[in-house]
Amino acid sequence: MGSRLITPRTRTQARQMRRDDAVRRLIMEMGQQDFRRRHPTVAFGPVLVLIASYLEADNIDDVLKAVPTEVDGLAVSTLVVVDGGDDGTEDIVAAHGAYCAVLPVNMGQGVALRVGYDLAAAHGSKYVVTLDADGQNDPTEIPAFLAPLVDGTADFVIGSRRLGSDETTDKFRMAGVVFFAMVINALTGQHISDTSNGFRALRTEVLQDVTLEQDQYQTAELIISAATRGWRITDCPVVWHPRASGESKKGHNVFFGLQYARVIVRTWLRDRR
Ligand SMILES: Nc1nc2c(ncn2[C@@H]2O[C@H](COP(=O)(O)OP(=O)(O)OP(=O)(O)O)[C@@H](O)[C@H]2O)c(=O)[nH]1
Ligand SMILES: [Mg+2]
Repeated sequence: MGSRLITPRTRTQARQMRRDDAVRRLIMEMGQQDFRRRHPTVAFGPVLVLIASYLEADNIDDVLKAVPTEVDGLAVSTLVVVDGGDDGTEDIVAAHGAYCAVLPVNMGQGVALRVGYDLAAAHGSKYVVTLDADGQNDPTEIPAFLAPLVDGTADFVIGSRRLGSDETTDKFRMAGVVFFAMVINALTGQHISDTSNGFRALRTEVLQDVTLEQDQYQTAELIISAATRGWRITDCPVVWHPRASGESKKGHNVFFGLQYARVIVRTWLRDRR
């Protein structure tokens, strides 16, 4: 893992950051321990579908039902990292026979995904597919994501609602998707049409190579880091559905946009070196 995203300006800030790091590491280790307790023996397939889930008990059942068990002869395993919350998501996951790791408190989607990335690498999955637990992504589209990885033409495939279709009605969010893709492409020299999309597939080695420090708004960091490390990134058209139920936990559009912009700037300043 490379240099930090934020350089502390004062001693108090440095102490706070060390404390946050220690807490983050501890919670992630507790997630790993929870996984080992639930699954003393593990046999991940070459494809691991990884879902970070925070208070999605009403949505996750339908998502899990739609995940294929095999793609092109490759066995698919599913891992849900339950990011805190007390809505019993883990029981729904267990009823599906999927793998599960529970974090004791809510840490953010980025932290939950990193627990899953580490487990994918530790248990030998070759490809990792991430998608949301809220029903916005259609797991039956997974084969199209894996094709460029399996045939060796890409290392990282990102879903695109712009190349596919967007069934939501939020024009402001769509304008943000277009704007931020333009900014990230200008900074990295890529041609990615939907850089805010969390539906994606990667070789596990990409995940082991990049620097990931974001707790919550993690899509831009992953793309910028993978691009600056020279991994081949491509798009995959998807249908973008409205959330099945509940509300986005990422905050309203303006807040979301500001946080997203902050991550782009900081990651770029860190990784261009
Ligand atoms: N927001 C949020 N999501 C989390 C967290 N931990 C895990 N997740 C999961 O991350 C996925 C994305 O979260 P959403 O709140 O839907 O955010 P999003 O899809 O990026 O943004 P929207 O388009 O507004 O829905 C969902 O599966 C969440 O359950 C967390 O702390 N906050
Ligand atoms: Mg969502």
